[in-house]
Amino acid sequence: MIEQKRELVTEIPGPESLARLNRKKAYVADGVGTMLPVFVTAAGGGVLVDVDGNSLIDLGSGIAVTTVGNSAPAVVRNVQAQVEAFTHTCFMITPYDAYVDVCEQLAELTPGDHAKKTALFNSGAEAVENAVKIARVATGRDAVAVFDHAYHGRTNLTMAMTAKNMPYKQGFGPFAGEVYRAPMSYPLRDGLSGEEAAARAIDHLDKQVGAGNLACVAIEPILGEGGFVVPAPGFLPALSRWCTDHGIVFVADEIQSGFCRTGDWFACDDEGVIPDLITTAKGMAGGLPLSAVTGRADLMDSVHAGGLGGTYGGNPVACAAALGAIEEMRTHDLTGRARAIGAMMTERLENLRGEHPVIADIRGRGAMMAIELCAPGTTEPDAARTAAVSAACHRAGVVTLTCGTWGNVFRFLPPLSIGDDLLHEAFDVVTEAFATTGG
Ligand code: PLZ
Repeated sequence: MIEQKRELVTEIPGPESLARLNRKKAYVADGVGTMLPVFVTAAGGGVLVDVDGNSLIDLGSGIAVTTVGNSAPAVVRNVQAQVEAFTHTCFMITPYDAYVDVCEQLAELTPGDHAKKTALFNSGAEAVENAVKIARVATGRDAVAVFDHAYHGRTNLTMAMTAKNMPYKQGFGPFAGEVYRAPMSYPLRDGLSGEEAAARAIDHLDKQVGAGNLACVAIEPILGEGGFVVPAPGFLPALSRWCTDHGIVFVADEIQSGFCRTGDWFACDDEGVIPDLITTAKGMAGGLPLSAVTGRADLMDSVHAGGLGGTYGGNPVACAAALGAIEEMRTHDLTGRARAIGAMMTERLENLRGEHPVIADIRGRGAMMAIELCAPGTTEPDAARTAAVSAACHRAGVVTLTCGTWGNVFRFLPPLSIGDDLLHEAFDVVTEAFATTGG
């Protein structure tokens, strides 16, 4: 494991990174952005090391992916063994155990003890697309309901499902049809109880789409890119009940919130919500590309043979990585670790809010926490301050991410392998960044 410290030996980004940034500008399409252009050479625990020899503290986990830490031992061991054995056969041609093992783990770990089956894919967006395909075949219906502030991906169907225009959709239409957006529960902004917000969303869908036309309702149980909004208690259970009552497939998109991140195996566990289908990716495979749709066996099996698949879906190396990551989660009680990290972050953020009224909301669960910045005493988004604080953190060697429809949410997604001291040091930097950016 690399040394667990924050150490800056150059400015951030340093000269070696800046030289490489010029190469990136020459050869990589401008549409592929980079938030913090430090070129990484090694990472592990809670630290990223760059080409200039700087050590940065990681509060982003590559967008909630390296939950078990970068290059976690069981992931490295499994991947090394698998690449030596074989790298690819295509599961649709000749199968192998690791794929089936991952599906078995998903049946066991995802919410509910009913019979479940899984199909594996590469990216989160691909999993969401396939969940919609399955729901459509199973119900014989077309319409898909999604929510305000939702993020489901960048492919054509998932762009239609994603709410935010810039940067995800601008100029990329026309988008897939039969996607309808309902109001989300957003406690800071709507003041509604979960039941009230659910009634509002249900009425909207019932009147504007018709329950009988809906194949599925797809929702992130805690919003990801849309701002880490946690719906008011009761919202998800009410929505899920309505879906059950009307034969609508309830799809939980747990691509960001899943696999120990929130202090449970899945965010749905918190209120005992049992989705019909659940999409997972990111944290599941410790950094290798793997995604899944898991759900009721009867729904999953409604698709004809050959209807689901893809050349690389459930690649053996990615599956081996997932089995290693899940092993790390089990042996190191990473749900418990996420809760402990969540408690530490919440305390630090509460202290910060006492000093900075620009912090309008602290929310999230476990190691998926965020603060929303607004003009004091209002809900007027303050994206400029959010960007300024984030830039100050970056200069001081802490990798922080922002999100939210208005770009005014600071999100904290440390790897669960980060130590307490390093986490506190990162929040010292965040605290300092608030102090030096005014307000
Ligand atoms: N569903 C809930 O969070 C991916 C995207 C970042 P892919 N979120 C990070 C970016 O700017 O592209 C995500 C998610 C939820 C679906 C996805 C899509 O997952 O693996 O990026 O396709």
